[in-house]
Amino acid sequence: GKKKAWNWASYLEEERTQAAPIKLFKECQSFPQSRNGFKVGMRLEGIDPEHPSMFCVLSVAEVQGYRIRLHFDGYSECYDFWLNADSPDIHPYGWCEKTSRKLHLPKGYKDSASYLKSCKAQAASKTLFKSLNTPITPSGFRVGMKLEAVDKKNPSLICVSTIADMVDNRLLIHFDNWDDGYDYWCDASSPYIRPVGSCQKLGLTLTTPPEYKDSKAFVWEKYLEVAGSQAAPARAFKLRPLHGFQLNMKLEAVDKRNPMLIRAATVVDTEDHRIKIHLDGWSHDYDYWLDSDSPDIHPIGWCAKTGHPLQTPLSPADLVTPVQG
Ligand code: MLY
Repeated sequence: GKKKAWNWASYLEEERTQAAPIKLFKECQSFPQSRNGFKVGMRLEGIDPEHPSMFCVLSVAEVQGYRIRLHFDGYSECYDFWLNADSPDIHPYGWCEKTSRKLHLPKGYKDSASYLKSCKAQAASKTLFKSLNTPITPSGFRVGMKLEAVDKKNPSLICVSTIADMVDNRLLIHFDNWDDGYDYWCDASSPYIRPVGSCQKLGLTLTTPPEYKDSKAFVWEKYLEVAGSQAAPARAFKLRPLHGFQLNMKLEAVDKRNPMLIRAATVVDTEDHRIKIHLDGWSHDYDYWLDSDSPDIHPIGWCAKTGHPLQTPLSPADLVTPVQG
């Protein structure tokens, strides 16, 4: 017989659970206020997700609802990645030059203007970027200031680190004397950063820069003096409140293993600042933790509203008679 198409309302009823309320989502996760104006082929500048300290020439390779797939000009498609159209990680073409940052151009090119000309491409219009419309709040943080930060790739480590760059309200955290592969961007409310001296105060181990064979010999005052740097002032740290996500709440989440897909998902565990996501219809082996402010989770209805396909869980009956979602 003919089956009704999958919809959130009846699914929530079937599963006897609730959608995560819209008020739990950050602006970057909620329903967008504007359309995605990016078009395939437009050039822009953005952060390399694998090397967050680097800005590269990117082109829009695909547009799907409010999301874009970005491609590194001159590199393999295997490095392509997806972002929301309002991502703070992207900037208009020419932004690096204007802000005196190094732009990584495709091999063989010396400046961004001649590259654009040579590929006869269009730069994405400045009006398409959220980053230019973000009000900047003075923060007390400055580039070069030192702090204690969690190494997100080795989350048990709290390490000696430096603010390596600042854009709008975001800080680039760099781990002293490590390569930039561990760097990440965060804001003043991040639970991953703390003022100098926090570990000592809390009785936690501070991971010192690799040249300190004896980490007990590390003293912040001395380190700052030798480095000629300042500690980020404690008042600049504004730890965000705990998120309100609860177990079994439903939402829409980017599939980490196949980021072009957004799936119906469930909160299956929570921590103060993270939630564990289960992709409905899949094995719990694929569950994963996300920061509660990740731009990759959305309220239910986000895909429908923004024109993005939603991967819905298939029931055994659906497998016999597939329905269009
Ligand atoms: N096992 C890893 C740990 C690296 C930690 C780097 N952090 C502190 C920035 C290694 O030794 O490579």
